[in-house]
Amino acid sequence: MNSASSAPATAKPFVRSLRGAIHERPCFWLMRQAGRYLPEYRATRAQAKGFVDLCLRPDLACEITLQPLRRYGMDAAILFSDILMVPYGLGQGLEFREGEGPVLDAARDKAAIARLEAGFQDFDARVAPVYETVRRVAANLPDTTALIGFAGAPWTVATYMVEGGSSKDFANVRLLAYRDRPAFQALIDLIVRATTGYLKRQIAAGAEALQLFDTWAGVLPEDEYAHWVIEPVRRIVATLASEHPDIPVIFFPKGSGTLYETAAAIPGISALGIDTAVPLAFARHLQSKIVVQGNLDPIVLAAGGDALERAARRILDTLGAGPFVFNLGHGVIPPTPPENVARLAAIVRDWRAAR
Ligand code: 1CP
Repeated sequence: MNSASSAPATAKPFVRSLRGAIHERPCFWLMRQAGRYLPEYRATRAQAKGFVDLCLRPDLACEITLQPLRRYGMDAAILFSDILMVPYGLGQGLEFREGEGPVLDAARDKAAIARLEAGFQDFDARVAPVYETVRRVAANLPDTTALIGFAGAPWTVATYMVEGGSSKDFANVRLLAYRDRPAFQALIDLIVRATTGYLKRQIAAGAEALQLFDTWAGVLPEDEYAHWVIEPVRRIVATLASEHPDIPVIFFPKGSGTLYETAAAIPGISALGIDTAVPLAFARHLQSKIVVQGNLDPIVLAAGGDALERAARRILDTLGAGPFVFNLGHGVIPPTPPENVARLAAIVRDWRAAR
């Protein structure tokens, strides 16, 4: 790979590409690259008592992190964990029910938020196994593969904490934000504090890049977006950038539409993850400001065939010659045939910019 980069020449290709280096072909990884579409994931998961236990077992979580790399040789591994480990670390009751998703003890008032604030003192002890997983993965990665640590962005994490799980309309969390702004601000501030420390500990354990997942960024009006999506992320990234300027941060505010422009302007963000609905012409415009990561439709990956070839090549031909990391626009879905992922990896690996 050739490159021109502001990152040290010794950094791995993926880390350099997040700094703006342009390689012969783009680096790639896939959100949810480890997961239920892989038979080896299902086998390893069966050894744990449940999904939370799986995230707290460094032996199993390390093995799962490495599984997709063995098959497909992505340029980066992503720590196997979940964004809900932050609420768990704050002492909020968390359970993953089969076919239902996450269930948390909903925190909807001042008293519940105060209990979570008190839980902060035990945060690192509760999530310590996650840091151990990072150390193990870092020690077992191929030389040229980078390790991505991650957390949920405060707004998205708060939606689960207030709703008590997944939501369709986000009514409870938005009601709280409008009705009792100081209480919701206290919750966001707590998540900012916990998440900043959590990511710093992941860096200390060996994470070489970070991603902040803001899956539900797209549900807020413009001024609320500025306050609850942009501002908390700006604070986290400001601290990380001042203490770890060498660690690039990818921000994925899914569903942001034209507000991706605002997200791209957060100081210290290295790359912007874009979802499947972002038009490629707009993505190209964003590329003039920041490294762009995305945005293949996970459903076309599940479909495979000519549709997959066409969609992947269109993204590569439009964005591949600029500052870019190839990824999906959201996570791999469980019914995805593993051979489709192999096909996609080959398409990206064999692609070259037209001269
Ligand atoms: O049944 C199972 O085996 C659990 C399925 C599963 C998996 C594989 C969940 C439950 N989480 C994960 C892992 C996971 N989650 C990773 C691992 C690394 C990788 O990408 O390979 C990551 C980065 C996440 C992040 C995550 N968890 C997000 C943000 C990204 C996204 O997908 O939007 C969110 C919103 C969650 C919450 C979550 N975790 C799991 C479920 C079912 C949910 C709820 C999703 C929803 O509300 O729709």
